[in-house]
Amino acid sequence: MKAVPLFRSMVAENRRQAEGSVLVIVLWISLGLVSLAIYFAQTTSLALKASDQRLAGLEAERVMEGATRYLSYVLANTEQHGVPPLIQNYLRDAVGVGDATFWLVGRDPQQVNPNAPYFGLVDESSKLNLNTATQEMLELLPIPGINEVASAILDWRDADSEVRTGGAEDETYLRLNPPYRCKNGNFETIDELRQVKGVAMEMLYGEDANRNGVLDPNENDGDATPPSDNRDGRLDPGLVEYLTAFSRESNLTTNGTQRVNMVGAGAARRAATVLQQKFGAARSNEILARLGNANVQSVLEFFIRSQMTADEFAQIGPELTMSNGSSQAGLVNVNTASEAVLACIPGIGVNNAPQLVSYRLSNPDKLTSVAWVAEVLDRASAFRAGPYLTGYSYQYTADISATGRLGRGYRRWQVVLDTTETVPRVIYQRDLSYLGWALGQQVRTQQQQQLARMTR
Ligand SMILES: [Ca+2]
Ligand SMILES: [Ca+2]
Ligand SMILES: [Ca+2]
Ligand SMILES: [Ca+2]
Repeated sequence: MKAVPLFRSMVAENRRQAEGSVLVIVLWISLGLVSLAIYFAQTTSLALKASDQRLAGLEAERVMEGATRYLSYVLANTEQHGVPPLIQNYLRDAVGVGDATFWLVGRDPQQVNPNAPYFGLVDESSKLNLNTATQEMLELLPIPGINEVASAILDWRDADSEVRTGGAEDETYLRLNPPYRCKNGNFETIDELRQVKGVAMEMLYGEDANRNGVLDPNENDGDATPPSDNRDGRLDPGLVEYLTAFSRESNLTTNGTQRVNMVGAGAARRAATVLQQKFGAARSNEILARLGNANVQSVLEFFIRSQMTADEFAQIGPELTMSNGSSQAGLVNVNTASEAVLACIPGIGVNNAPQLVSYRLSNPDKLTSVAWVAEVLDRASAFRAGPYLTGYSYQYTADISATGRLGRGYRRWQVVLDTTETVPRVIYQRDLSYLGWALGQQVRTQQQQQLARMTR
């Protein structure tokens, strides 16, 4: 029985040892758990961060889809079909949707601050159409080297295989590695110009590497960071800034009826009919007498010769056309085109373009048709310019940037909406996220400050 205490003590000793061991084990496990916990915490937060990014990216994409639908709605409900919505009548700058935000990167028609992005839709009819501009018009673009490529651009799109002076057809392109054929058809996008002989990347995109119309720091630091630039404090843009492949005007009126063609056989009879319908026999006869036998070449010329009032023209103008087809491509909207684009138009040129722009600035209420041009250009110049001009726009680029939660997951889509039909259609869409941040330093700083507040 004496053994019992010993046994007891042995048991107690063992127990103490065991307890000690357990403590060691617990300690070890605890430490291990802590380090494991730290390890897991790190990986989870990395995983969380990654999934945050992914989630934010998805949110940005959702909001861009939403923005596209919203803009379709805006364009379907403009005050006057074919007249661009006023900038103050739609959301375009840091529009919050749940945790996400979107912006529309546009172009400031007044170029107030070339170093900060301007937010809004881009009117495709404010640009020169790559498929209808003549060689002479293209050569007037303020792009170094344009004279050397203009004929190749025309050869690329014309149906024949005859080489213009300085141009290029199959024989040039088939010698390349890999070889390809000359398109001999219309450009579908501006980026297609990269395939045309002599059109280098610098000519196409200029210094504006991220295509936001703004001089970003890397676009004004010479060769320190791409792109190569001349460091002159000004953005020297490329061809993409001035050209479109999308501008097209339907020859149907908003009611779906055919517009009245003022050119060709029977034009005088058609003019008489529509004038009588609108203004009655007496006024119609006055107008017809002024038109006489003139072979009218444009809606603007019709307006000038007829000497009708601007109010009368507002009623009849949208129902007139100068072509037989179902649509007319490439007319330039004189109400929205930049000075550089206007300068390419015959009858306007570099001499008259600044006057048109300054007239627009002081008469914003008149910019719903081409009528006002008659107050700026002399008669002969207006007649020359008329066939290239319109007062309407039907295609718009929505250059949508978006971020998801906490300002993360930046995405950018370029979406082209066509409003020639009742319901606007997306006719082109591409992902521009790879070009990186397009919203300038100010928005970036705002986002960082916001993020710091939320994660504090
Ligand atoms: Ca050709
Ligand atoms: Ca830029
Ligand atoms: Ca640079
Ligand atoms: Ca520059």
